[in-house]
Amino acid sequence: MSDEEDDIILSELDDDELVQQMFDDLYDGLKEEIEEGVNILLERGWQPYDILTKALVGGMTIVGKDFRDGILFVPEVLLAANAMKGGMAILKPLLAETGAPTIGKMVIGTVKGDIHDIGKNLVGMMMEGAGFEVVDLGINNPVENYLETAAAEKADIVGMSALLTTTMPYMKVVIDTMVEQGIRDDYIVLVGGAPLNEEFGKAIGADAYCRDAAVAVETAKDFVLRKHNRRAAG
Ligand code: B1M
Repeated sequence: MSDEEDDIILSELDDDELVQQMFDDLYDGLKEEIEEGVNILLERGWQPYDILTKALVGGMTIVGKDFRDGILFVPEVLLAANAMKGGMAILKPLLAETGAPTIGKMVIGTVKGDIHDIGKNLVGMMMEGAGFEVVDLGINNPVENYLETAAAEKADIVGMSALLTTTMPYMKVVIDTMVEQGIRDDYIVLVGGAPLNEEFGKAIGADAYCRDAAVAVETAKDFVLRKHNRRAAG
């Protein structure tokens, strides 16, 4: 870091400058600075969701592009991810603070072979904030983890995340196993992750593909409501 950067006092920047600086700090993997930036934006009255999407996810998008283009490598991206998690940890209780009654339960995990968890964590946080109970399976999950936990927890929703084109087909393995075991209709299956799209979601037999965490929440609410209505009618 240059001397000039050392001198930057985050609290003296205006909102736009601070967000730009947070993009740089995320890029440089500076966790403490990201945490400070998040706290400053909160003090300035920013909504937790806006900080998450505009400052943190926005910064990670830049990291993603340079990772793709071979400008950043795994160690740097890990540091950026760690900084992002520092910011997310501050926002998590605030996003979950809505006090909404529990409207359903979701088991969520990243599929086998895949260790990306930032998007999954974000979805979990937003779902909790919207009043869902969330059981987080973590990363690298084989089919048994999803099915055993969903059964034990009596979950309404099975959520799967994949960030690699090589791991996204594993979602179909999970859904096919559900079909084989005759339990497919017991759960709402939602899938997400950067390389997926709606067509893929349909092709593998998921109930829905969710573009982002906000869409995941809306979709989950919608499906859970329909499930309850079906039960009430039947
Ligand atoms: Co990885 N990586 N990575 N990586 N990594 C990507 C995914 C990649 C696109 C980068 C690139 O080339 N541009 C590329 C995949 C290419 C491909 O498959 N075609 C890639 C690669 C190649 C790899 C490795 C193979 C690199 C290597 O080792 N050579 C390796 C694989 C390891 C493995 O999993 N086996 C690897 C490793 C890593 C790190 C460990 C360094 C780190 C992960 C750290 C962590 O997660 N704890 C990492 C990161 C950080 C990324 C990028 C830069 C950022 C991902 C991220 O966190 N995005 C990523 C580039 C990119 O995606 N642009 C990249 C922010 C997050 C908020 O977005 O996860 O999309 P996202 O989640 C969104 C939505 O997708 C959706 O909602 C979220 C919030 O809005 N969503 C869901 C996600 N899951 C959902 C589940 C749902 C619903 C919605 O269920 C209901």
